[in-house]
Amino acid sequence: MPIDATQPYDDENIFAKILRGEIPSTKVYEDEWAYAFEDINPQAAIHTLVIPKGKYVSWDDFSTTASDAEIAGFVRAVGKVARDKGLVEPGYRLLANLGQHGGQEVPHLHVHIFGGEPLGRMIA
Ligand code: DGP
Repeated sequence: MPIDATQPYDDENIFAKILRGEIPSTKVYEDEWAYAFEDINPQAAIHTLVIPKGKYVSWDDFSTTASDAEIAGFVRAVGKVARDKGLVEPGYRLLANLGQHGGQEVPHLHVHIFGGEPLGRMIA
């Protein structure tokens, strides 16, 4: 069920539990600002999720309330994960679903990285 992206942050959401190490995940990368892991239900040959370490429900929440340092750190981490996976050439796709119409299921901001094969015009 898609979430209401205006809801308050829920410390018991599944990605909060992954960040705290309470639920296992296949870790790809971690730094001060971000944690990256493989999607449990991959929609492409490579499907990795990158989440900020801070408590942000959505892209809207993050882009309006995170500090410049958090935003820069997170954006750089997304780029690094894709680069380290060798995706810059031949290319990849980023996606952040938001709220009901965006089909966001988990109420902790996450950016999907899709790649490893030619992608169709739309993927979600
Ligand atoms: P979204 O629709 O943008 O909220 O996508 C949520 C994604 O999170 C979806 O592609 C599946 C993935 N996901 C959900 N639960 C888990 C989990 O427990 N572990 C991992 N690795 N991925 C999960």
